[in-house]
Amino acid sequence: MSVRDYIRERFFPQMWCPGCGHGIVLNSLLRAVEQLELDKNDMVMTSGIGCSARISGYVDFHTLHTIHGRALAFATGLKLSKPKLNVLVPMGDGDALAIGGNHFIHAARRNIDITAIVMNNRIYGMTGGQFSPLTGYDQKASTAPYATIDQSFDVVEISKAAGASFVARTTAYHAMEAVDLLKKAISHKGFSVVEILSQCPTHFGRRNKQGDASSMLELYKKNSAKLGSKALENNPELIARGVFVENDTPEYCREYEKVIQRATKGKAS
Ligand SMILES: Cc1ncc(C[n+]2csc(CCOP(=O)(O)OP(=O)(O)O)c2C)c(N)n1
Ligand code: SF4
Repeated sequence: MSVRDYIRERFFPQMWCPGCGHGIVLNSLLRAVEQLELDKNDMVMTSGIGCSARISGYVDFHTLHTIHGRALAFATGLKLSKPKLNVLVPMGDGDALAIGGNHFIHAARRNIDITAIVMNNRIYGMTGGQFSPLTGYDQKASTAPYATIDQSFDVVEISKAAGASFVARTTAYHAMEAVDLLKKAISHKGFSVVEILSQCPTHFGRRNKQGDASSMLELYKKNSAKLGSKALENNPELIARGVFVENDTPEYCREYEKVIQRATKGKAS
């Protein structure tokens, strides 16, 4: 299989703006799936609404384009009924942690074997640049022309606190690192979160004077460092990249199967 076998070529060219980071995330994800040699008939992608969520149109897996914020709820039902399938849930920061925040923390708490990919551009891209819970303090948005006063969530910290058993972060600049982290996340048995900082030049970059897509990518390079690196030790203000959590917590579908066994023990099927 090659990467081309995992895409729906009939839907290209894709709809993202020139320079949008979401295309880089799609590229990394396809390479991860290809390198793991996964059968596309065993792959499911559920997504909500947003520029990020449109990713499900381009992959030749089983796909469900659902409701804003509810992709993880659909994915949970799907995974419980077909636990052998590999379930991927790409979400924007709004989709995952504004309207979908409750589903996010509870999917993490249950530790259900789903790979959540948070494509964090710190803005509501699709609807015109409203601020999200990931925009952060003192940033411009269409709904904050005089700058935001809200503090932001840290995706890694909230995922850790909620119980995700695999948590990682990288950026669209580090596309090959993203391939590696996505491979680990997909292979992990439990709720995996990969946050990928993904530039929205149209709504975030332009308003916040970060320049074009390549300048935004340069900022990801300049402002981040690998976990355990000297650069991070010397400058803890940098955005840390790498694997933050990887543990072996009981997985929800396996636990559910045990409940079924206990409930049906001794009963004829
Ligand atoms: C229930 C509901 N509320 C609001 C919307 C409008 N809406 C569509 S996408 C979106 C936010 C998209 O932002 P994000 O999830 O961060 O993804 P991005 O477009 O930035 O990739 C909103 C508010 C909707 N479609 N459905
Ligand atoms: S509005 Fe932003 S997130 Fe949406 S496609 Fe354009 S650059 Fe990407």
